[in-house]
Amino acid sequence: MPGLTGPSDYSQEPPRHPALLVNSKEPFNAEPHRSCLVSSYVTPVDFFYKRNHGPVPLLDHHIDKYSVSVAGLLENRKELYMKDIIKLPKYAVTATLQCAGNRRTAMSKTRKVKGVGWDISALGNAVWSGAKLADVLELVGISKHSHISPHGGKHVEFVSIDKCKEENGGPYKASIPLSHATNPEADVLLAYEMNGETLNRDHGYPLRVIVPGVIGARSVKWLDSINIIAQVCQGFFMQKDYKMFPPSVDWDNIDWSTRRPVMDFPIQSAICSLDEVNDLRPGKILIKGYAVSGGGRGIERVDVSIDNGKSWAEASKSQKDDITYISDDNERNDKWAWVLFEAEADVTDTTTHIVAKAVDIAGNIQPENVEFIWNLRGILNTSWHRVRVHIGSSNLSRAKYSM
Ligand SMILES: Nc1nc2c(c(=O)[nH]1)N[C@H]1C(S)=C(S)[C@@H](COP(=O)(O)O)O[C@H]1N2
Ligand SMILES: [Mo]
Repeated sequence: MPGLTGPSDYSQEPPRHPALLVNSKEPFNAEPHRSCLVSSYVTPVDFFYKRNHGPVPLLDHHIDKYSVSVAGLLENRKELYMKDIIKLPKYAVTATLQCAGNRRTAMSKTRKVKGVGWDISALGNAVWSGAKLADVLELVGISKHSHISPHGGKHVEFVSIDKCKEENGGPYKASIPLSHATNPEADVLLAYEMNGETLNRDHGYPLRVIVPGVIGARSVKWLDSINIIAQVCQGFFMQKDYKMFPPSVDWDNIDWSTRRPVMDFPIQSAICSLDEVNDLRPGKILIKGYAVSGGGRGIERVDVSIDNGKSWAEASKSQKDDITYISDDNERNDKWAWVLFEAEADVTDTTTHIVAKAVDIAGNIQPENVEFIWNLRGILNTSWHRVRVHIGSSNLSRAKYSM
């Protein structure tokens, strides 16, 4: 809707669950405790990570008045009201949204990086429902599977209502290639529901983009307009952030234009049932975690080790919960979703680190050490996830040693 802007201060933030671990208060950035992620296949909205770059918009007029303008390289611009969007076929897509900064804190330990620190929970798996972007674009004369629009558009830009300091008080924005946007199998949504409920304010009410398999930064919340453009979006988050640089690049020699904006995220996994450092007794433990890969590449397998990677065992993929949000006639499609894994292990005196690494269906594997993938924006830390173990002296082992 033209002229609509979000609040410029933090006096009207929505309520949040007190159990969230807050990494930054203003803008609000928070993640659940890692153990929370493995308690259900679909992450409850309250415990889904929240990543904002400014104050959360507050729509103080009636939802009937809300509209998205579709403009740019088109014959005619079009105002799409909520009723127009709801009229389009409704799809429910189970997709894991992951911030490119997930696991940044661990990357910073190698060598300091800029950006909000995150443990391993800057991701969540939700059922997003809404209209397909490919259907929306058809309403403005852009056909499915097209790479270029009749008026020369090659990218689809999403502009928000919020105000971010990185954009000098302007709105958050991002773009995806037109070929991605017009591909119905890519499942790009204009979502108005999350886990079967109306989207809440933190997650983009009333309407957000969901680009499955791609870093969270491209899934623009609080959508205000869609622009059909010839070049990639020139916004801060496409041009000056979320790019991957080699370790030779530092802040004094960076040339942003040499790199493309990151889109698909790589293969990732982490252990959620154990803390960073654990005091354990010898005996059986359950290792549980998540594995997910970008681009719709499913998970082939997850390997776990209790001897810091010297030997491995294959974890099993745990049963999914019943997803009640999807009706029977809507075929289940989980290629964008994570897999929860579990393995039982016998912890002994020789256990030092418990490790997980995953393989996706394209055979991609996680790198062994974070040092090898260090980059100054601290993004895409997908190194083997290790948790440290101290073996506590149970009565039994103390007896054994004192003999
Ligand atoms: N308008 C807007 N959209 C946004 C952002 C934002 O700050 N403003 N943050 C992005 C980033 S970096 C991520 S990781 C996801 C987070 O989505 P969530 O808060 O629903 O988990 O939203 C993306 N979309
Ligand atoms: Mo993000």
